[in-house]
Amino acid sequence: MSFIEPWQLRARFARALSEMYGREVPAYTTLVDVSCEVNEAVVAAGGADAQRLGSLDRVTAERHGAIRLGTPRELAQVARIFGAMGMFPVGFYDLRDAAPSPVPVVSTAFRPVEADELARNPFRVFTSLLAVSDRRFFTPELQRRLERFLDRRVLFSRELLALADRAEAGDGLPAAEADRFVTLATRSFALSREPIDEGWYRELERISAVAADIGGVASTHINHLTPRVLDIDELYARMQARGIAMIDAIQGPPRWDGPDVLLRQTSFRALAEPRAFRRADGSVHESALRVRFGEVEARGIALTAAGRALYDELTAEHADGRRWSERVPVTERGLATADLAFFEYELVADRRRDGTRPPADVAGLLDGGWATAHAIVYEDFLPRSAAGIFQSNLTDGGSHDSAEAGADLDADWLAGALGRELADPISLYAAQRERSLYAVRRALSPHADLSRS
Ligand code: OOG
Ligand code: NI
Repeated sequence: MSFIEPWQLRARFARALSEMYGREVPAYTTLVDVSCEVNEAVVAAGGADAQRLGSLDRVTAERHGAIRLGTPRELAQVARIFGAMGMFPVGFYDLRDAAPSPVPVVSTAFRPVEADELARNPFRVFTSLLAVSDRRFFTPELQRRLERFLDRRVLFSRELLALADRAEAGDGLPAAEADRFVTLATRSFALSREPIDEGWYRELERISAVAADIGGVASTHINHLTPRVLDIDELYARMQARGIAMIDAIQGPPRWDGPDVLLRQTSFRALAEPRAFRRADGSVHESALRVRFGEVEARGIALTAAGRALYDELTAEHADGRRWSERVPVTERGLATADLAFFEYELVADRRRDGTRPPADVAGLLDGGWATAHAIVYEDFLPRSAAGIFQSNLTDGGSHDSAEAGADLDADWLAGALGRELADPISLYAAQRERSLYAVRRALSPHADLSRS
């Protein structure tokens, strides 16, 4: 009998989720079709160079999902389910301070961490946890009622969690169990037809639509599934030409003359979906909620801490593409030698030995033809963009009291809630670069002392 490895579980889950979401939100299918058209056009025009940051196959299969949870217990459970698929929590995003309308969540992203795992299947899920203890949003009394409601609900069955644990411990599952695992995992994120308690939902909605979406219903659902495109400006134009209302802006870096960096995202507005509501008198009626939307993204090169600081500075001053070209090197080479972006280095194996000693620095290795640099793609998210994506789809900003003190929820707290280590994105990229540089230097100077500098 065949055995299904974690990356295969991940690929199957991503595919099953995509099929389910396409049935639930048909506009998503349009977005995927247009994304494929754009990717094929970009590759047809640009050839191999257009696939430098990801092959057409990888980019076409690539998605991220977004889910929203209510309690640390739910978060720890989902960590087991994703862990079974080789997806681990990376990064801490605090969206509570986002101006002008804060979102009462802290988030992480579950994703493969190894480059070869990402290459096999790059699925990731942006996962948010409601900050019920944050007094800027919730009074102690409302926190208690929220917790009571959330503690009672069951998002993930015992059977699913047991299969997840078995898969993580055994590095995969036999075929029949794998099928069952993927079915149960996918079903956990379907939009529920169960009637929603209208009074409770509306009470939370006055504070935050996201709080209502998380804490006002007895289930969770996939909020959006995001395809990746190689040219997001082109995609934006094509979607508008089809008459689909897009949000005003593309989030993230502007279009500019240099290589794509970090992440650019945009979305179409949330669609009204029929949902059942139960009134206090017990009667059930149909209404509609706009909580799920279609998002699309373009990924670029990962930035170092220095590059990220520069990005934040340029974002704060709303710099346009022209300004970017003044402040940021417009070539990959320039980004590498200024140490603003992450690259993997590879030995040029057939370089003629001419008696010169290989230099120690990256610029020298590149200039002398000893090594070549390959961009490391940004696999994570951006807090300001994430908040922008949340907000762009909220009809009103809700109400919060910024005079209250915020709850102390940081990366350590989230790691505790997860019951797992929370990886830091920059450290992962840095380790990947260091490993590659070490291998190049080792090959060039087999006898040198290469104690890490
Ligand atoms: C998550 C919003 C953030 C992204 O891609 O930055 C996000 C949500 O709406 O639940 O998905
Ligand atoms: Ni998203």
